[in-house]
Amino acid sequence: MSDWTERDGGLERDFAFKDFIEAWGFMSRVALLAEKADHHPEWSNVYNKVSIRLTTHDAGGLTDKDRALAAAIDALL
Ligand code: H2B
Repeated sequence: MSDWTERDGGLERDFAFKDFIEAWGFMSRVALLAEKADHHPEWSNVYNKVSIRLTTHDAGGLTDKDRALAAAIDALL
């Protein structure tokens, strides 16, 4: 979990890709993981950069669902 920063009840990580298409492809893969887990990221994208924050809204903070999604996202890279 070292590449993720725990902050304000969530896990945060910034990603940088070669270009927009690579970033978008990554986001598409994350979207499929999120939908499968019924656990969805807060995120933003600017060209080749993607910023993700994982927090469990239902619980009002960080849970194992966030840790599991973070690990699944890491496994995509
Ligand atoms: N995603 C996140 N990050 N936190 C939640 O609490 C959450 C979610 N709840 N995705 C899910 C959807 C819930 O709204 C549905 C009804 O299962």
